[in-house]
Amino acid sequence: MASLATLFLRLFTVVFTLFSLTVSAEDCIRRDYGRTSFVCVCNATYCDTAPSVGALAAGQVVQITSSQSAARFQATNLQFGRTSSNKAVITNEIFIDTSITYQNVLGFGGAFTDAAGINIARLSQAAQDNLMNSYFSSRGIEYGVARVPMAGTDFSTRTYSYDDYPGDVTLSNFALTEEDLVYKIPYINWAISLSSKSIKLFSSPWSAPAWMKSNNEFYGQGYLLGEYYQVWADYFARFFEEYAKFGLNFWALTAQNEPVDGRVPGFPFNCMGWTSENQSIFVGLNLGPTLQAKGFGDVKIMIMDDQRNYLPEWAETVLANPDANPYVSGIGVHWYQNFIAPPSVLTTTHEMFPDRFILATEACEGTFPKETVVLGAWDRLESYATDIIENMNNWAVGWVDWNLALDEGGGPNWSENFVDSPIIVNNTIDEFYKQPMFYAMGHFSKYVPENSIRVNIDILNDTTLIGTAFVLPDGNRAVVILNQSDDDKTIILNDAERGALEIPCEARSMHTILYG
Ligand SMILES: *[C@@H]1O[C@H](CO)[C@@H](O)[C@H](O)[C@H]1NC(C)=O
Ligand SMILES: *[C@@H]1O[C@H](CO)[C@@H](O)[C@H](O)[C@H]1NC(C)=O
Ligand SMILES: *[C@@H]1O[C@H](CO)[C@@H](O)[C@H](O)[C@H]1NC(C)=O
Ligand SMILES: *[C@@H]1O[C@H](CO)[C@@H](O)[C@H](O)[C@H]1NC(C)=O
Ligand SMILES: *[C@@H]1O[C@H](CO)[C@@H](O)[C@H](O)[C@H]1NC(C)=O
Ligand SMILES: CC(=O)N[C@H]1CO[C@H](CO)[C@@H](O)[C@@H]1O
Repeated sequence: MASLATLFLRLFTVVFTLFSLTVSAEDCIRRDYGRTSFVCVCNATYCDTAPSVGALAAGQVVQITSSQSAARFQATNLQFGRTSSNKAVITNEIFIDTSITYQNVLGFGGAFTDAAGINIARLSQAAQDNLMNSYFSSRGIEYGVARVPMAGTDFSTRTYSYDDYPGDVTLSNFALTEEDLVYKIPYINWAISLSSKSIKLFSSPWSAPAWMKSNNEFYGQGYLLGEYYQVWADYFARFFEEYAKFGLNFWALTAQNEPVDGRVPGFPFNCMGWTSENQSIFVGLNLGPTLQAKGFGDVKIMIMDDQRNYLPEWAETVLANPDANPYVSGIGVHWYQNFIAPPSVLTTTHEMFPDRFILATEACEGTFPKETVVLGAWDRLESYATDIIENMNNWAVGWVDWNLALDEGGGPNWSENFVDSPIIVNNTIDEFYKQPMFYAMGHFSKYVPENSIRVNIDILNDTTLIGTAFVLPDGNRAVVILNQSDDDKTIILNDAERGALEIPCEARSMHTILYG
């Protein structure tokens, strides 16, 4: 016979469980294109959602799973203390130590490119609503960071800047374009209205107006001419002024997207070349002071915004310049040349400059010579998840994807540099497809919010199992793991304060394990 107190406790537990663990989510409508996994199909009337998880009581666990074979954000309740009696089935052990803390999380997100806006705009209003909610609201993966190109990129339908009037050094003809007014600003404002977060916007230029450059082109090998350093700094301030008229204030900028591209002869799309030395001069003598003087001194300046193999040299050179040093808040990294330098270069850079943050500012799949769009590619979830885990475990504060949405060909893109995206739009039948990569992003962006603190994780005995761990602002802990093995596993998660937890982990799967 249970005592009244026990009954009461049970009732409380049931009620608590019902209301606190998860809200129900709409299932993925799968479509298999014959690749390694499937996509989730959304349209004007239907879209799968992501379960939200509130603060959990000590020892309560929610496992969110996506797998190659079947699951997308599938929520399961687990309990500490129920470990398998059969030790033989245990393949891995994970140790979480929340007393060892590292960086604060800034967030995860994607980019409002011209191509993204053009694709989203091709959908019906109701399908657009589902797409925007998928990325930004609590029904979706709640992106907290967004990159906004300053004028044209390769993912534009033409080359342009905000002042294509040769010699206009006063920027009297500076003006936003249709791309901003129709394809970017309305969607950024829509995202903000859907979000419960304060979305952190940062902007990056690909090229100055051609007339300010040594080669008088938007692409190819070319540099900002010495006489236009100050005009180019003024141009940044004008951009922030114009966006502010639409209520959009920026958290940060990068001084140049991929500054090394423009040093490559014949480089095929929008770029402008810089050495680290020249970037330090521009930031120290022009950009930093100009933003201060024009009321944008709170916009954080990130340097580099290029491949991590240029670290730590790039940061050393810029930060050694005493003019530039006080204006630099962070360092942006891209993933396209990761094979040249291990993720530990981020830790090396962090240790040299512990008061500057590192943000992964761009990545995408399907770059040349790979196949561009692959509908249902599980290996692309794995490459995203692996890179995010490696970046977070080496002091990055967040990870920002490239185009929010592309078409079936991976464009539009004036220079035919087509790539893949977590959301592919099929405007001919008003559908969009959520790729496995979308779920890789969501396993972090929804469940590891800003101001989560990374804590120590040790994973024993397996190179196919990788992960990273956090304590969240609400007190929950979040452990994100990726199983790249082809065998099912049973993992024991050990937390010094909570005990042992048995986690089922099927072959080729990704999990966010949240516990109180
Ligand atoms: C939208 O998707 C839902 C769920 O798959 C389906 O029932 C509905 O028929 C679709 N609508 C259209 C117009 O295709
Ligand atoms: C480690 O792996 C070996 C074989 O690969 C296995 O026998 C052992 O049980 C594993 N130990 C743990 C703690 O996972
Ligand atoms: C760097 O600045 C020097 C001096 O103005 C200039 O000659 C050179 O072309 C610049 N290089 C780059 C890559 O910006
Ligand atoms: C997009 O829709 C068109 C028209 O129904 C169809 O022919 C095409 O196969 C669809 N694309 C994909 C990737 O499903
Ligand atoms: C990882 O996946 C492999 C095969 O896909 C599976 O055998 C193994 O049990 C999984 N490991 C875990 C910890 O789930
Ligand atoms: C496949 C694709 O999107 N191609 C586009 C690339 O960009 C050019 C210029 O905008 C378009 O004309 C193509 O349709």
